[in-house]
Amino acid sequence: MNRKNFIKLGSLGLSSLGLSSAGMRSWNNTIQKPIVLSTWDSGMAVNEAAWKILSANGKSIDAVEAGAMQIEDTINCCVGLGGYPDRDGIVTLDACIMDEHANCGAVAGIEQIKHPISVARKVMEKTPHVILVGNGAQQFAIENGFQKEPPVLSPSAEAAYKEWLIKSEYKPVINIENKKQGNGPFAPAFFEDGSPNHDTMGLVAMDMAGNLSGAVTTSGMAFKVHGRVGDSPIIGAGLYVDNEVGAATSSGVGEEVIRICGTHLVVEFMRQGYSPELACKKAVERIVKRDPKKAADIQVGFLAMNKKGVYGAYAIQKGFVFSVKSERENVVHDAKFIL
Ligand code: SD4
Repeated sequence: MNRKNFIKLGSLGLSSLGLSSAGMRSWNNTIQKPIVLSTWDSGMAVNEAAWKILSANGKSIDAVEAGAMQIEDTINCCVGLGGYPDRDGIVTLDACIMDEHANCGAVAGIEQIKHPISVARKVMEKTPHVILVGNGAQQFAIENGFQKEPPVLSPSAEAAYKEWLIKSEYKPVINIENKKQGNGPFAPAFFEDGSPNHDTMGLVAMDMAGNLSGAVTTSGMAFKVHGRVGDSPIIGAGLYVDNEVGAATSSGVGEEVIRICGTHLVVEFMRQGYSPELACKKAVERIVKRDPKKAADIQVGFLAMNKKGVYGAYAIQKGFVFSVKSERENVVHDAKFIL
């Protein structure tokens, strides 16, 4: 770090470096590992699935895949085939995965496949490519032993779609959690059985060997234009892992995350010496600065961890929460927010 940057960081104070935030307890020269972070409170169950692998000295890449599969299996969840459809009533799924060697794979707009995260992993391991889309992704999945599921909407998704059709308005609303309100791609905040509506699961993990991996899986923004791809399957937007520095994932309006290469930006800020929380904050600020008026109406949240297992998050609006599991913690934290 050069002197100018050192002074810049010094003037931010300890709290801005993350020492007074959620990840503080791990900042005492011991590396907190293994550890897994997931977006939203539904991340608690996701972390549990990942933890089974991490605590048995498994690899972080296996842990993040297992975590993503857990939520893809969950009925009445906006992730996976139970998720909300696009405006034509079709569920299209996006997913990506990345390991400590910057190996990565993704699928976008895949239909009728239960575990897009595992297809993404196959893309990573079995092809020289990074992203497969639509029919090609589905064909690749079937060739690799994945089953084609029937094209039916879950009861919750069908009800929400019918309600949406009445107005057919494509207008993202802030995904303020814990409020039973809203009428847009992120609404309703809850299903009728009380389970939360989080349509994207992003997770990052560090294993006992200190290696980082990440995964994201989503049905994308509800009632989107058919063919729309969000940030979630885009490496550097919805997920980025650099094993020398850290890893980050995002949730919220994907278009705004893509525009700033969001998670890559977060990791680069961490490389410059910023704490995970401050790195996330700086990325959020960039979105807000570009178009403050627009930012006031949308939500984007970033979640990141560095190589010490220090973690942090930041969002545009109140309401972004994330789940953490390590030997010391099994908790949901509220992310800080700008507006
Ligand atoms: C997308 N980023 O498709 C996703 C949506 C999301 O919580 O994160 N929702 O743009």
